[in-house]
Amino acid sequence: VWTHGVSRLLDPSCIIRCDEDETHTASMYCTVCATHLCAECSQLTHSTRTLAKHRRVPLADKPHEKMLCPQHQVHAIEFVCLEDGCQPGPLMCCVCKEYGKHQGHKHAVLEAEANQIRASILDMAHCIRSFTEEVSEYSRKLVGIVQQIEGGEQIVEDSMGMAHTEHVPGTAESARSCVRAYFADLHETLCRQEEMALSVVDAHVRERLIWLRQQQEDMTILLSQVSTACLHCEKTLQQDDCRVILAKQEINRLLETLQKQQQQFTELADHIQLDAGIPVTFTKDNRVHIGPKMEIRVVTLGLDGAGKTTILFKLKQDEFMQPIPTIGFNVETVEYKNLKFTIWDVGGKHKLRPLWKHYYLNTQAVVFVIDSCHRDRLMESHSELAKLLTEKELRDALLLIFANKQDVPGAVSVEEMTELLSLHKLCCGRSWHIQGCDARSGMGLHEGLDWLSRQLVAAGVLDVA
Ligand code: G3D
Ligand code: MG
Repeated sequence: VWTHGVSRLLDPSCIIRCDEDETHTASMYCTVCATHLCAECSQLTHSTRTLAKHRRVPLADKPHEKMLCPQHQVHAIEFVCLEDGCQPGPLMCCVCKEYGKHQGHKHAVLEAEANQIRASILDMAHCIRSFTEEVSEYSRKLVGIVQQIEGGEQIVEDSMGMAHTEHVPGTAESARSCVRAYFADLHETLCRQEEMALSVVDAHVRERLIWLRQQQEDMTILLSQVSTACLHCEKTLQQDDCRVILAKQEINRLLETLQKQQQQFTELADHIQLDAGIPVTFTKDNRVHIGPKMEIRVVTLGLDGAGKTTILFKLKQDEFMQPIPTIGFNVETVEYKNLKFTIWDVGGKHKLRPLWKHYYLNTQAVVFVIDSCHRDRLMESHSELAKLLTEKELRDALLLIFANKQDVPGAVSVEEMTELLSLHKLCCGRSWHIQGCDARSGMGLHEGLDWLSRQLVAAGVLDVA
């Protein structure tokens, strides 16, 4: 409606009917008869000698009717007053201008002033047209966006050239599918993790039952041995003196064996708590652990000489041993609080690095050790770390970076290391932590393990304090 209105405003050939015949469209104006005429009717009605002299002009050049002055009825309005005070009634004839209320006022010629106003209306109409086009374009886009979100039926041609409607999914549907796929994947992962966790429990139960049944058998054998000995003693008691004397050695041997078995049994009973409980705990990555210690598999990587083996020895023995360059790997179990870390320390020499990937499977955390006093090898560390982080098997692994050798004067600080290796960018989207340490004194090592513990243990499941 708007655009239509604006077009009419801008269209100079807005239809005017012929005064002689309503069905005709006027194209000219007779300035004498003051009629609108089509070419045909103009010819017909102005064919006499007198009428033929009437001046007829194209409609566009039709002179405007002159309005008469309300005060001086015989005079046409010819001027416009430009004084501020006269704006509510600015029209004037020559009498108003020379002698009347507009005497001495600034003024302009009516036609020129009107043409100026017409020109500015046309300008404005152009602006309105482009504005309405913009609004319409925006509205069309809104409709398109709504359609794209909602999706719907679309006419398509098949291979035979037959048109039929087909449902085209909208972005809303795509987003829903995406969510469904994500949760289906999650569900699948959870099912797999549940299976694994159950198999851990089953294996534990199986081993425990085997052990208990073995114990049951041992006890039955023990009981029968004891009762045989008792029977033998009883029999000897009832025999004559000579036989009792002769049986003395055997009886002594029997009693000795019994005492030994009793002692062994007492020792065993002291060590073993008969408890049917199966305490189950979980890590944040949904692994199940049975018993008071939670086992965690960690792999320690880094360039050669970074201090991996020193860290492992320090954690293990809490004493400094002179490490020798690691060929292959060292593996140690380090118990810390309620956690039992199985730490694989893999050699970091250049030619050993391709072997690292064999240790990734089932690894819950990577400890990456960097020599903080070896500035010129930082970029090499960075590129090895970057490679490591692209490994699929380490996708969910936690990353603990030890900025080692902080005791050496001039060592790169944790903050500088973070900056130099662009760790925020490199480790984006993963649980990571950088810890300054000195493997020789052990400073910082437990803080690192504490961080790992906090990340691994599902909230409230296991007290790691
Ligand atoms: P790697 O297992 O990563 O290859 P190592 O590294 O543990 O074998 O350590 C390499 C060298 O660095 C060893 O020195 C070791 O004593 C030293 N080192 C390890 N950690 C530290 C630390 O925190 N501070 C200092 N000052 N030295 C450390 P050598 O001389 O035996 O090669
Ligand atoms: Mg080593």
